Parts: sequence; structure tokens; C-alpha cells
Amino acid sequence: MAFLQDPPQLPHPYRSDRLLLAWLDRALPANRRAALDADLDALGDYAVMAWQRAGATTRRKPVLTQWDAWGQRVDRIELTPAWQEGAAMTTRHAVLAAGHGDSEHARLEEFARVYLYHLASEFYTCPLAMTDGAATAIKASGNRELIERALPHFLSRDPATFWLSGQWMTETAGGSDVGDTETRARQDAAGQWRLYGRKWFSSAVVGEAALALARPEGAGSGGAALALFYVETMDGARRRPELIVDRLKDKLGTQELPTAEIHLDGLPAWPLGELANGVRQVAPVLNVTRSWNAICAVASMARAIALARDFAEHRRAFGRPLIEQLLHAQTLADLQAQFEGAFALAFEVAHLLGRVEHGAAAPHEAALLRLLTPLAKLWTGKLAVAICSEALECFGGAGYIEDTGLPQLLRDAQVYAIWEGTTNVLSLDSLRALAGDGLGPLRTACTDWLDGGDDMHAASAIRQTLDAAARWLDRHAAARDTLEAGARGLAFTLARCAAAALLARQASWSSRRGDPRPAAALHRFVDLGLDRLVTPDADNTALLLG
Ligand code: MFK
Repeated sequence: MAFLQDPPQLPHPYRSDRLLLAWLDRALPANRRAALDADLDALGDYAVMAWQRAGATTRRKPVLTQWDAWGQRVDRIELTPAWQEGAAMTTRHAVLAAGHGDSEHARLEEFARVYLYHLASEFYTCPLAMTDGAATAIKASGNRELIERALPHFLSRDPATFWLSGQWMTETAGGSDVGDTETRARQDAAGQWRLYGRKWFSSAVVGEAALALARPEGAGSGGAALALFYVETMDGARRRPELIVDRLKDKLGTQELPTAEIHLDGLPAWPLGELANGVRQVAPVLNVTRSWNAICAVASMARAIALARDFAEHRRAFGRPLIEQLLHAQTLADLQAQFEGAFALAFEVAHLLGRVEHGAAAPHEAALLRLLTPLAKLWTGKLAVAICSEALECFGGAGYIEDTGLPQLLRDAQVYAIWEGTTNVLSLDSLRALAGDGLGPLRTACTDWLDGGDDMHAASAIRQTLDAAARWLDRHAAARDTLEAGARGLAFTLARCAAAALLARQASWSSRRGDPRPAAALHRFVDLGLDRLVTPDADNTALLLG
């Protein structure tokens, strides 16, 4: 019999994830930490089961049936097994409900669950993120009627009453530029608002509710004239006839997720608040879903590295396991250090969100959260693609073969940079976030995170890079075009500085407990460089693109 390579084994995503274990041990009070364990353990078990199931079954995609045999419009969508299990898993383990508990730690406890559930859920986490965003925006609106109507469903712990919410913004004209929204809102004779238009990407068409942007009849153009509406999609067990599913999207990745094009033909709708400033009203949704995006991006990195690491221990080449080949080990260690930085930034955003929501944050931390949210989203989105690509290469040709389950990691990862604002849109958003207090809140936070650390080389590199970023901002403050053209370089630099300072905090904590690995990650992360600042050259750009 010819040689057969053993496939990579997925280590238990919770019990074997030293980063997650250490982060939770440091950040949570002992009683809350202990209370979290059973759900995380079960979600880790589910992830192992899902990985094994995917390896043993033929991959399926959702199927849309628009008409039944007798000519009745039905728009029925058949879902994959993980999607059919989604409501039960979510409610059983309080994936959403945990985040809305009465504690500054609620969001961290939620996002630890999300991190473990995400890949096994086959991106059921996408509509969960939007449901979480909708719950947050409805709470922020103060609209008592909608709070009482929707939140018991969105945060339910019973699958029978659980509802998913969509977030209907993207249109053929308005993708990143939501202000170009063409969907109209009109009141009928009874005073009921109804929506008319076409939404081009609807990720949760199987949901029971959605938040939708629309332009009230008679309102002007642009984003400020939009209003934010709450809609329900079901009439008992049937989809409402005013919601028409045109087709499912054929996507590069996230293929289990039934993303649809839809038409609204008079769907009843209720405004969340004032009939204007819809973009401002939807901002809580954007910020919550961007936090989900960052956590899910690091979950993809964790999975890719765990599999590549396992394979390196078992695969032999040139007479030795790959892990003993110095260049291969060097490559894996670089991936690990980048991942540890990304993990730290994404989970800090998660914890900070809960602290700010519960009034437990220091004065500078609301502005810090406003800045770190787009930074975490944009940097982890890009890094997930790079890490998954490198991890696939660690398997040689096997990494390119569909039924190993590996290419899917890379194809799925590409979505993180696109969802919820592209890298450039998020870079410009970080300029919006810096417009208030500039680098002050980030500098204060980095000083706190570096306090008491013993890696002087890292601390000095972080401070020097923040100084360089401050000089860059000062130099270009008056030249908006240059500032915008360089926004991506600035955003990556600030994200890396924040991540390094957070790694330093984690390294100090772990070193005192005898674990030197986070300090090694910090050292390597800083050696990979923090500064990504660029000096935009408009003439050169014009020549190259001319
Ligand atoms: C598994 C992981 C799950 C992840 C979820 C998956 C779901 C995927 C589905 C999607 O991807 S849905 C599509 C998501 N679309 C976007 O994210 C849109 C991207 N475009 C932007 O974010 C643009 O920057 C934006 C639409 C916000 C620009 O619109 P405008 O109207 O030109 O913005 P403007 O005038 O600067 O801001 C309007 C107001 O909103 C301002 O407040 P004021 O009215 O008080 O001045 C802004 O400060 C405020 N604002 C904008 N972005 C904000 C924000 N406030 C807080 N946080 C933000 N992020």
C-alpha cells in the first residue's frame, strides 16, 4: 500500500486555545469566569463535531424554491444542517443573550462564545451579528414599543420564540455610499409606513425582522434625509407577500449563508426614531457588527493556524517532521505572533464595548472604543486573508484541494475585508473617529497597557511609532486629500501599536504566572514592524493610473 498522509486533526478550539483561556482568566472575575466554562466547552465540542461532519459529508448550499408545483409563489429556502441547528445552539448557549446581560463583562462573555461558534455555525453568525446590532440600535433609539416588541425575540433563550434580524442597507446604487439609497418609504391611507424598493445584498433573508434604510416620501437626497425602519418579514408561518426574494447570490465564499436579492413592495415598516439621520441611527448596528467581524476574523486565523500546526507535527519531509524544519517553524511562528496581536485587539474591543455600555469605562475609553472598532475590523479583515493563505501553503498541494476543507477557509476569509465597510471605508471612518480627541485616548490607553511591563524594547518601539503617527497627522492635518490618501497606512500603524501594547499587558500577566509565550509573541510582533505610514504622492498615483 502506498503512503497515505493522515489528515490534520482539529484540537479542541476551547480547551486547547491558550490565548482565549489566558485572556478570560485575566479579564474576568473568578465567579464569572467559572460560570462561562460550560457554554464555551460545549461550543468547542460542537466545533469539533462540525469539522468532522464537514469532512465526512458532501458539502451543501442553500436552495431557493420560488414557486410551488401549482404556481403559488413560495420563496422557500432550504438550509444546511448547521443553519438548521442555529437557533437551538444560539439560544441554548446564550450566544446573543449573554451580550445583553447586566454586566460590564457581558460583551466579552458574548464574544468568547462567538469566537468558538463562528466557523462551526457556517456563518450563521452573520445574521446573529445583525440581530445583535439591531437589538443594540433599538435600545439606543429608546423606542419603547419596539424594545418591547423585538428584544424579547432577538435575545430569547428559547428557539421557539427566537427571531433573527437582517440589516438591509446595500443597494445597487448605494454600497459603501449608503446615502444613495433609493428605497422609498410611504404612508398608506391608514398612516402605516410601507417600504418600496430593491435591496441588493440581504444576508438574513431567512430572518423574521430587519432594520432597513429608506427615504421617506418628500425627503431630500443624501444620507441625512434617510430614515431607519424596523420591519417584520413573516405573517404567521408564511413570508409576507410584500417581500419578494429575487434570487440567492453566487459567492466566492460563505456559501452556506443564503445571501439574497430582494424586492420590497409595500412591506409594513415602523420608524425607530426621527424620520431623518438614518445613517447616524444605524451607526450602533455598524459598530456592533464590525466587532463581530473582527472576532470572526480572528476565529478564522485560529482555525487555519491550529490545522497548519497539527499538520506540521505529523507531516514528514526531507526526513523530519515539518515543525523541525527551521524555515517552516519560522513561518508558523510569524503567523502565530500576528494572530496573537489581532486576537488581543479584537477581544479588547469586545470587552471595551461592554465597559462603555455599562458606564464602567474610564473617561477616555468611549473615544478609544470609537477608534479601535474600525481599526480592529479593517486590520483583522486583511490579516485573516493573509494568514489563511499562508496556512494553506503550509499543506502544499493538499491546501489547494476542496475536500480537505482548507480552501474554504481562505475563500470565506475574503469576506471579512468587504463586509460592514471595506478596508478603505473603515480607514476613512478611523479619520472620522480621530477628528474629536485625535491620538489622545489611544496614547493614554497604550500608557496604561504598557505600565509595569518589562519589554523596554517593545515599549520604546510603540511610543516611537505613536510619535511618528502624531507627526504624520500634524503634517497632513490641513491637506484633506493627503490625509485620506494615507488613511490606510495610518490605520494599520495605529492598529499595530494598539495590538502591541495589549500584547505587552498580556505578556506581563502571563510571565508572572510562568508562561513566557505571550512575551515571545510580543517580541516577534514588534520585530515584524509597527510603522505602516506612507507619504501619498498624488502625482505618482496619477501617472501610474494614467
Ligand atoms: C460573521 C461576522 C459578521 C459580520 C456581519 C455581517 C453582515 C454583513 C452585511 C453587510 O456588510 S451590510 C453592509 C454594510 N455597509 C456598510 O458598512 C456601509 C459602509 N459605509 C460606511 O460606513 C460609510 O462610512 C457611511 C455609510 C457611514 C457614510 O455615510 P455618510 O452619510 O456619508 O456619513 P456621514 O455624513 O459622515 O455620517 C453620518 C452620521 O453618522 C454622522 O453623525 P452626525 O450626523 O451626528 O454628524 C457620523 O458621525 C455618524 N457615523 C458614521 N459612521 C459612524 C458614525 N457614528 C458612529 N460610528 C460610526 N461607525
